Amino acid sequence: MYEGVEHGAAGLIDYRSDTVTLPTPAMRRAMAEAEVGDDVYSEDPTVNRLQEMAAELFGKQAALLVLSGTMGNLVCLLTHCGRGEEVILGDHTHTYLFEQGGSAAVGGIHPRPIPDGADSRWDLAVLEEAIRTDNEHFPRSKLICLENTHNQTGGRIVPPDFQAAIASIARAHQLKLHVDGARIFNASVALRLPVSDLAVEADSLTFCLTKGLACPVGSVVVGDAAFIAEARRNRKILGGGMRQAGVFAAAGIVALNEMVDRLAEDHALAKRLAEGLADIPGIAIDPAVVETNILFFDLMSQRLSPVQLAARLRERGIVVAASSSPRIRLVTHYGIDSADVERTLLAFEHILGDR
Ligand code: TLP
Repeated sequence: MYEGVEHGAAGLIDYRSDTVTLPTPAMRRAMAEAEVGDDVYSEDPTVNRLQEMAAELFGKQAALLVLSGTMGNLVCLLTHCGRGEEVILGDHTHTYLFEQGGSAAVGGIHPRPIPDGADSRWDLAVLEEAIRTDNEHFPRSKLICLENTHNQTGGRIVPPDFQAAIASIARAHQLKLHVDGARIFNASVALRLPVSDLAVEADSLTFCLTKGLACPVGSVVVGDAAFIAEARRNRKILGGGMRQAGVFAAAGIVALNEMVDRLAEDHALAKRLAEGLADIPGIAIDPAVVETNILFFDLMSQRLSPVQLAARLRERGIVVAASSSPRIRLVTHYGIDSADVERTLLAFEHILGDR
């Protein structure tokens, strides 16, 4: 169905992440032909077009192209919070766990983690309690950050009603709300709701072009015009002022036009994978909680460690990331089709059933 689907350089079935997706032939053509200019002068017509498209799609006034999801989140945190101010965020979020504590390291912003539930939701009473009162012992609470879909809970969706409940708490305390929407299109496709419905409560949102949308580079921040103007300054101080960035923004335009609806295929394959894995001895997984393109299973085998399992899969051309933890993540994406998933399930059966 998709012209020239590539399975990675070595023909591997790679479940480590949807970040391993390769640009499509249409993206490569668009990149080669992109009209470009100096984006620090706001003169790159392709970047400008991508930003306008993103702002419109998300129902916001403006948008800003950044180099990565990490940069987008950091730019937003720096824009919302000053030094010594506090951001409240889930204790299993990417921003808290996997961005080197950048907002603290670079911006002097204090993180206040609260427990992420297994379904990615918070206890709203705990959130309310985490908001600081005006007291000279405390940092000032400024921002709440949500992640949608939520990576570490297995691509779980933060539904609009829950987001609205958080936003109303934020507003009651004059806090801002940022959404790390690295995979917001996965949530949108799974819920059959436009991304604007998932962004309506957010003062800022970052989404990634490089995950399921298969672009080589780029994330986009959306927000109101004043916020984006400040965010643009913060992007520059981080070294993210770009010149002829239209060469990769062009891929982003193709992604928004052509790569969103197909995410449903990734979700169906993740579900199929989870259902198949649930039947294999030595694997614990609940397929019912697989909502998008990420799943986690627990390896319960007494005779095979996660690293050994990964090595045995690799011999069969299947790549998974494993550590000493029995919890292993699999991510489906544009580079994996249903034949790959069936082959993967057979490989698991052979390895764990020792056939
Ligand atoms: N996540 C990557 C790894 O860093 C773990 C992955 O393979 O899932 N927010 C979320 C929710 C993310 O999952 C990621 C990347 C980011 C932000 C950061 O995006 P990049 O990698 O573009 O900086």
